[in-house]
Amino acid sequence: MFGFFKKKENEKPPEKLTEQSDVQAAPEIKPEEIKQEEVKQNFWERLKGGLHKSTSQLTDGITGIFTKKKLDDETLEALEELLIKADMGVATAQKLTGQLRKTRFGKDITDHEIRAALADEMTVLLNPVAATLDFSSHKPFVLLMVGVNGVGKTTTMGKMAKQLTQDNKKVLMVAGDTFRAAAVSQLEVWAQRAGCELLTGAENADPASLAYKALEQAKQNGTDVVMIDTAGRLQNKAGLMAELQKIIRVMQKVDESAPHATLLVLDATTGQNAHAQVDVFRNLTAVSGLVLTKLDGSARGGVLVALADVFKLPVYAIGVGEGIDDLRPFAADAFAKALCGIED
Ligand SMILES: Nc1nc2c(ncn2[C@@H]2O[C@H](COP(=O)(O)OP(=O)(O)OP(=O)(O)O)[C@@H](O)[C@H]2O)c(=O)[nH]1
Ligand SMILES: [Mg+2]
Repeated sequence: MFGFFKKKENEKPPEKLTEQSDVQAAPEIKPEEIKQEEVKQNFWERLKGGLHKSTSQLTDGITGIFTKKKLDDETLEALEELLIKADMGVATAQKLTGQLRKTRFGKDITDHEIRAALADEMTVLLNPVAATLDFSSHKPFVLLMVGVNGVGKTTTMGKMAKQLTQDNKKVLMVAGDTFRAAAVSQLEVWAQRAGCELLTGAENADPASLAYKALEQAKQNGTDVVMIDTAGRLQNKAGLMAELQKIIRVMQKVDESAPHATLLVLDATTGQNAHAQVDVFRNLTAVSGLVLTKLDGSARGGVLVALADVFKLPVYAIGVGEGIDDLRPFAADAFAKALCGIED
């Protein structure tokens, strides 16, 4: 289980590896002195804050439309337009308004009621994709992070690693983006924060052989989770595909069931462009689920509803900030309510 909300009282310091010179054991770090309840609350406050722009666009729009009391063709059409503007895409917007038409057409309805009904309909679309990763299904569990440049792959990996080490899982992060020195040093920082091991290669080393080495080592060391970061250059699809496929092929020499999850990281602020990224990556490799990051920024949160409806891929986590605790499992109901400005 991905124990995002669990916090252990006594965190184990990371084990130190000394044999391989390129394996860096992180120094002991102190548990943060933040009560978990506060963290949880801050997370939802930040999500609501982040979704504020999407929310107010929707709620103000709905208030503008519902000057009349009855739900008629004209208001439904205006509502559909509003949902499309809020990044939900034509098909999903039509589905949502279609449901409202079925249940409320011609009835007296307030703008709050329409927002509550919309949140309910969105929850129906979102519920099937709200999922958690079961890291205990394999040992070591091999997780591959993919996505275009700058979406938050490395950051997400660092946050997940931290939460797993808090759950007393032994984690090995692999700096599979060997092409940028900065990518390696960024992971070094995250490994320290997370209190986990990190495997790096020489600059421009073959990511596939690094992944191979990581799996062998993980088997020997009793590692629970191996997380492999990858480079996200998309300008050369063929190259990226070849690289990902090679990483997978080579890893399967050690464990033919690996990777056990391939997470596609998407930046929520890119809106509809996220659809194109899902399309591209699904053709490159077997994507098992999504992580949506940057829902705290100028979030175009509606895109998550459309992605859920169109691709039906599990959403394993959402990110609402750059901090280590800013990643949580995706909760359909809470998200839909936040987006529609409905207080719990
Ligand atoms: N506000 C906010 N920023 C985030 C979030 N997730 C990641 N970031 C920031 O986005 C930037 C890019 O994140 P990275 O993790 O480096 O992205 P990446 O996908 O690894 O990028 P490349 O390695 O260049 O492909 C960093 O400045 C992160 O701090 C989030 O949920 N919210
Ligand atoms: Mg990166």
